[in-house]
Amino acid sequence: MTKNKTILRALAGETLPTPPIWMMRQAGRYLPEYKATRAQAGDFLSLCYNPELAAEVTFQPIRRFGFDAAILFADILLVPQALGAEVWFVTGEGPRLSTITTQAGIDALKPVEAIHETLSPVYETVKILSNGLPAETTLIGFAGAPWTVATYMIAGRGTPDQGPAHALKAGNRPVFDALMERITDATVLYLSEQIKAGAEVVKLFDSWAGSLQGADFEDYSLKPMQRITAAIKALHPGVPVIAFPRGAGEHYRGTHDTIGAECIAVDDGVSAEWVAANVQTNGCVQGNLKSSHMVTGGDALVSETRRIVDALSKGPHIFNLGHGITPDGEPENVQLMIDTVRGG
Ligand code: 1CP
Repeated sequence: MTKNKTILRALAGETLPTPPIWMMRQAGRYLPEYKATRAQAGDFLSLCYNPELAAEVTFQPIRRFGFDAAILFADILLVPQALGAEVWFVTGEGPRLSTITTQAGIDALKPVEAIHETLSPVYETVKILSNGLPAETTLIGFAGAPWTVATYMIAGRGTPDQGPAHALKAGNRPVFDALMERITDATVLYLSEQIKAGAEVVKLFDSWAGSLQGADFEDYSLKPMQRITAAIKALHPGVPVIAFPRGAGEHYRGTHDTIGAECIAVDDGVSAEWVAANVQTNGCVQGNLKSSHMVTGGDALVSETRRIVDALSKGPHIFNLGHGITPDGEPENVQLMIDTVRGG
């Protein structure tokens, strides 16, 4: 199996002549076919919980571009919902959740074993994908890392500086720790079910890791991801883990080992040359191209893509963006990126 799947080979530590490629948010609003299916589903959460349609939008970028990996279509905020938080999306604004800042709020959450009642449609989506993807395409499952999920559960929305979560961490550590623990345990169960349903790799998104300073970065980004990774590896030996402590800067150094992940995804705040010298030395790396190139395209896209491919050509590398493609990204520019990676 691994032999035909370039993503699994890179994750196993192989340096390939051409890096395999996929793209964060490859199923999304920059694609007209995604918008059509989303309209059919009604709203975003209905799409996430409709296995046929969620599988359909996962397949769309594979059909259009032939990416080497498909990522399950779902959202990191399904776990809070499965734990009993209210979650809804305001069009044009983003997610909203009921907030948790007290012990009573923790007590009102469901036990972690109950998450499957809500999340079982997601496992169905994974099964459809596992049966329907081309033989060479790797299926990636995912979840939010505990800190990032907690920032939404505490603030009730996305926040520029994660202020409410930092305030709870400083003001009521037992409640903050209890919430982190509940999310961590739920995430292990969730990812384990995704793997049982057919996910071949799992990725942890710590999108807001960059606002954790000093020891907090270790305690609340790295350690929870390490705990989840160790638990997944105990349950499912051989399933590779990709960790994305976004915004870690120079603290990306050493994260393969502290987390225990096969691959570290990097954002665009560090240079590919720095990543080669300081992160790729410990294992596979993924990411780095600025998402804005998917909007602007042209020579700059081509030269930056080549620069990243060259800089990371001496070790295991999966080509990707430094963060998700935005709704104003152009499919033509995605194709140009792929052609540049594959065609030199
Ligand atoms: O309107 C729409 O159609 C919704 C846009 C959208 C999409 C396409 C949201 C809402 N989520 C998703 C899918 C999604 N989210 C995937 C699917 C697979 C793929 O990559 O193709 C994944 C992996 C995520 C993960 C996710 N959701 C993260 C982590 C990655 C990141 O972007 O940093 C985060 C932070 C979320 C929360 C979320 N969900 C949606 C939005 C707009 C947001 C960000 C909210 C904010 O601004 O804070």
